[in-house]
Amino acid sequence: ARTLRLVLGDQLSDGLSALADLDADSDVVLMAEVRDEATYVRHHKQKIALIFAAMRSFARRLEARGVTVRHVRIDDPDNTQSIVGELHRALDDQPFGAVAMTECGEWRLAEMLSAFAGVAAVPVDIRPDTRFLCSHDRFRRWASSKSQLRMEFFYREMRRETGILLDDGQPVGGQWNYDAENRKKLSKGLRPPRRLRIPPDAVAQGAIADVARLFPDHFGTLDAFGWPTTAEQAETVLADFLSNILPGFGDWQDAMAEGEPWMWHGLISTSINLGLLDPLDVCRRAEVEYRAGRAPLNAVEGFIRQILGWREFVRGIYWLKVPEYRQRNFLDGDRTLPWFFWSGETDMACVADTVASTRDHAYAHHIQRLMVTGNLAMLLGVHPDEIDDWYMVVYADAYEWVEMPNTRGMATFADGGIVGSKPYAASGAYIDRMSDYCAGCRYDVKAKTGEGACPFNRLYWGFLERNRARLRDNVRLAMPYRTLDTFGPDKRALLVAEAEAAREALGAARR
Ligand code: FAD
Ligand code: DLZ
Ligand code: SF4
Repeated sequence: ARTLRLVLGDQLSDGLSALADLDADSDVVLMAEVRDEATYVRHHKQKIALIFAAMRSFARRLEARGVTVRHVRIDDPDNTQSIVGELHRALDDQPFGAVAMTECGEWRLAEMLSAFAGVAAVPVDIRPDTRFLCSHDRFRRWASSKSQLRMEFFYREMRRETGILLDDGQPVGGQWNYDAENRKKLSKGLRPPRRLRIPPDAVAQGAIADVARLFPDHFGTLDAFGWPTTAEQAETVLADFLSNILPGFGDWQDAMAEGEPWMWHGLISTSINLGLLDPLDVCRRAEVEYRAGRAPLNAVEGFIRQILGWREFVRGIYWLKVPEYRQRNFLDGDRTLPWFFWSGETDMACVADTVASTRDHAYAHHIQRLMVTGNLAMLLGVHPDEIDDWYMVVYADAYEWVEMPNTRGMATFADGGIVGSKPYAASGAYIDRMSDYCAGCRYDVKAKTGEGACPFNRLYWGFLERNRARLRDNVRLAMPYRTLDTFGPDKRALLVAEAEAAREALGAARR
């Protein structure tokens, strides 16, 4: 039957399941730029520009193959401004015998699309997203055989199944994981290499102008837009990373430096998540760099683990636990997110630098997201809904399936220990060890209490004490709780009061 094929903004892959049996003579591909998707959270301007530009280029790519594309622009006067509205409008305008689509990556929109399938006058075929290595069934099978879901064991199965970094069934080098080698701080005088960014092409310039005009009050700036918006541009960035950056990825994976937003990271999450790069291909090509002796094992294994391990793992967890996962608030966070998360106006040097990169590039690297903003939001006791909203808004690579398990799970322990086995709570000493931020900060990273002390220090012990009943039995926190126990009740009460004073000083108000 003549088929209407929906392609969503993050489904821009030639091999998309929705396009598998496409008949270019009769079928129509529907792509819709809509306000509902652009505003269900107030996404960073660069994120919207990236998605619109990539959709427009992908539509042209299909047209060049002779495919008819119904591409609805954001400023089309007939645009109903919702995906489901555009599906209905397309079906009303022209006769179709069927609708085909690839399952959507977010529960929210997936619910709307399955409701649409229930009422549509023609059959609606919702197909698996084969761009992931691990299917929902495969993940469920793995999860059902485990009492605890741990990324490390999932990752080993993915290595075995794909054969990546294996010799005769055994992990290359004799170990599955070389994380212990990946904790170097940047030595004095060493700076990360220059990065290849992609200046916006004509299509991206058009999208940037539209976003500036239509979403002026959204977070972030557009001036430094440098994200790939086509598969070819994404390939250029990947190739540069593999030849010039990957060798240092491992050593400095956890390092941070003032004014250095990229460090040795891949800058490929936006492209993989949109479908411009294929995750398995990225992993295989990183392996080639190791096999050819051009990149060390700790770098290549660490990089592959992020994609083959973490990325697939969090996606599996999301679909296993949603929608219940969206309500989790294990630590009873009840505070508002301080305004400086948006404005960047804070004397905390590490936070100011992270928010600046977030505003200017819709990017911060993993350790900034985890140990600076995530750690701070958890220590402050911010309500998880406000933390999720911030991470969904500010990063160009944010989609709920990957954002939420990282935020509610890995960074803030609001899921109570599904993604990680303990909260990544840390005092200023961690940030001082892994960065050069503290030297230029108004706060004293060595001081534990008082107005001039590093806020991470002021918050840390009070956080543990406040959450004693919830965290005391976590074996991975046995050490800090033993330390707390030696303090005695009076000192412990003082530490809670100190944390409370810091929460007030930073503007984390009761909701
Ligand atoms: P690299 O450091 O070069 O890593 C290579 C690739 O591995 C990434 O491109 C990404 O595809 C994958 N990857 C690495 N870490 C993770 C992870 N923890 N989970 C899933 N994939 C991973 N990533 C997103 O894609 N979208 C998000 O919305 C997102 N939100 C996050 C929120 C928090 C609180 C934290 C701690 C992490 C979040 N991440 C998210 C994971 C990670 O920080 C980003 O994928 C990474 O910073 C992207 O930059 P890169 O391509 O330079 O990554
Ligand atoms: C995030 C986003 C934005 C900003 N805009 C659109 C859009 O206009 N059209 C579209 O099809 N998708 C958009 N998206 C992505 C969706 O909100 C959603 O995150 C993904 O389709 C989930 O798979
Ligand atoms: Fe961040 Fe504290 Fe260091 Fe300042 S002293 S940069 S607030 S860790």
